[in-house]
Amino acid sequence: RLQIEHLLSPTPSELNKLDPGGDVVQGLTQTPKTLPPRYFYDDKGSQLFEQICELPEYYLTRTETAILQQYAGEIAQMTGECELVELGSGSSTKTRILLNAYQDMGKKLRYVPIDVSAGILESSARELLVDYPSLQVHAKCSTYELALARLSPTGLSSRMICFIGSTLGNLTPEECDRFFSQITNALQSGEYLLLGIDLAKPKHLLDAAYNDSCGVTAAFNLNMLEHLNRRFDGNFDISEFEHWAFYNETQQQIEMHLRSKRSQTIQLRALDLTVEFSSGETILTEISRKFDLKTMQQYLQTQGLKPLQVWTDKQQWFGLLLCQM
Ligand code: AVJ
Repeated sequence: RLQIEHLLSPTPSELNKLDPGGDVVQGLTQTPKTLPPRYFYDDKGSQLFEQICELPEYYLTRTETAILQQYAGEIAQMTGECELVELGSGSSTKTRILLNAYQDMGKKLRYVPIDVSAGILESSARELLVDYPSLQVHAKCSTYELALARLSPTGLSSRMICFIGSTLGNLTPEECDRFFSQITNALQSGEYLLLGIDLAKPKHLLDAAYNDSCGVTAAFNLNMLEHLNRRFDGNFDISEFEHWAFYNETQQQIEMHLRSKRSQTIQLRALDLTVEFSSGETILTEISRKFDLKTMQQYLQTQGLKPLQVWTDKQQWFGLLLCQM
């Protein structure tokens, strides 16, 4: 019942095309410096993210969980039997709410979790198999792009791609357009997308959510450098960098950086890369955009996805949209 595909362990002939670390070289040689958020999620980073989800300041997970608990039955009613494909599945904790709803309706359960972190992907798949005796799991350790391009035919009556947790907020508007064209290429007409998005709200709430008092978000941010050290034989000293995150109200996005405490030179030997930092220079590691429900519905229409239903919480802090292609 369990199948795990490793699309990030390419054969030598695939290596060329994939260009591992090419995005790191590109990000660190441009001004201002950036790094792709997916490098947060090595096994340690995925654990730190799980801790973030429990923080009192980080309202996102709690709020989306409550919405799912309230409406999962309705979602399952609307889609009927379908294969669940999840982008960035992590611990699959929230997905269990959906699996329960489909199970309660007596529907066949098939789950395709996709995540770049092999550790959390495997351990959560194994736990799911124990708790859902009739569940089939076809896990893919992969980036979204690769996995979406390689989805095999479902065999079930329909398919729903789940992109919850507001990971969409990490994408720039240009990346969003490209992402949705990958989604609509992967879906057949009549199939579904379940999208979870964080909504715009007062700055003090957002600043607090990304600057928690326990320093877990800071550790999560800094861990990206340790991940790069291990993966690309680097020598970042994380005590020489600091976490810096704030809500940019004009852009409606959190901007999360790592700031160099002094001028320094680092190397990533596997990439043949030397990088100079001036004192105070930053690397943008993540944007986390905050959306407006109306605008998002209109945008999805332009991308070829029909919004069927929108759910939110009392405070309108988080939105869940079911769309159909
Ligand atoms: C997983 C992308 C939704 O943007 O809130 C949490 C990641 N970064 N704290 C977010 C994150 C800092 C998170 N997403």
